[in-house]
Amino acid sequence: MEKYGYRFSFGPWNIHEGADPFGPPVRPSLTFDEKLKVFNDLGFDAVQFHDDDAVPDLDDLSASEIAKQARAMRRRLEDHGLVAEFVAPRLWEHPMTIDGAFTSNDPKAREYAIERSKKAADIGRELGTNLMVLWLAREGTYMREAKDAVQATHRLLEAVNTLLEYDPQLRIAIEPKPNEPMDLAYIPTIGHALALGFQASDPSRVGALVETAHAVLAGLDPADEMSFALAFDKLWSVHLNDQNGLKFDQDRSFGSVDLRRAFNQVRVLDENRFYEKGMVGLDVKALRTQPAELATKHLRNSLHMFLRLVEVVRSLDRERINELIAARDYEELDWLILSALTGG
Ligand code: 3MF
Ligand code: MG
Repeated sequence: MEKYGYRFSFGPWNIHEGADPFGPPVRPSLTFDEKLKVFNDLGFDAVQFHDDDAVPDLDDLSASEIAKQARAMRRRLEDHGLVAEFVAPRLWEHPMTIDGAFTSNDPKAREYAIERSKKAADIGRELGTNLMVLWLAREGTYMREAKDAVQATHRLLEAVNTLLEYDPQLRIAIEPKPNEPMDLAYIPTIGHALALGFQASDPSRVGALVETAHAVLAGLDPADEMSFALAFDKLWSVHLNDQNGLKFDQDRSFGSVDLRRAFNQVRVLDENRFYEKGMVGLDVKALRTQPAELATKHLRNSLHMFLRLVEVVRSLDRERINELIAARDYEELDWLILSALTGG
């Protein structure tokens, strides 16, 4: 498979049992080793980790036990010819994070969030990656008057600074999302993420991860969100998927809802040589209707869709496009793109 210099990753949570808020699992769990085989079979290069994907039950373990288990995980990756792309602290499941992690009103909860994130940094170091993704899942409110948004912003900045100081090699990519699980999140867009990063104690070590569905949920265009970060060399990873309108976060296969929107994401990534900068991460879920033995096709489809769109992007007649832009004939440009997308 020609990958045009791109490397691809996904997280073990993207092979899942199909539970949703209204119904139980519909597929058996795969073991971690079975999942690693899927990475190999489908041609992926790297694994994205939540801290406890790498070291289960880390809250109950000593620092040395965490390091030992993380090293064992690294060997398992190596056995499969894989590397870790990033580690993300899972700050949304523990009872301490019910009302937020870094922005909780409870100082003990805030302390827990910092300690947990330091452990995630330790795990990343052992796995051989200095990239931490911060999806700030519960940093926001269900009840707007329940927290002070100015103070919350300062608390987020303080948390980022504490982690940068804790590990001088660490790079933090903030993954914004406007809602879900919170009603309203504090860092809903790339603009918010980068503003926070530029205020940090070492701005060179704070960047961003753009997820397609999260941008759509914020009413924004994912390709433009990526471009904004690319303009400042701050796009350190992506979570490609798709999203059908303003509803729950669907994590549909890349390009399956809006092909042109997918094309434009690939276009800005390819035009800005993203293959030299970061990995193409997928954050896609199999439809609940997929039987167990067919529940990895969303990953296959997304990767292949990306590669097909790279081919479309690279096949475009640049000279013709520039002529059309100069002539301000955007309808003809529209037709040129639609023709390319329909094989014409
Ligand atoms: C939620 C997400 C998350 C993050 C992941 C890594 C479960 O909408 O997208 O996936 O991507 O936690 O940061
Ligand atoms: Mg994501």
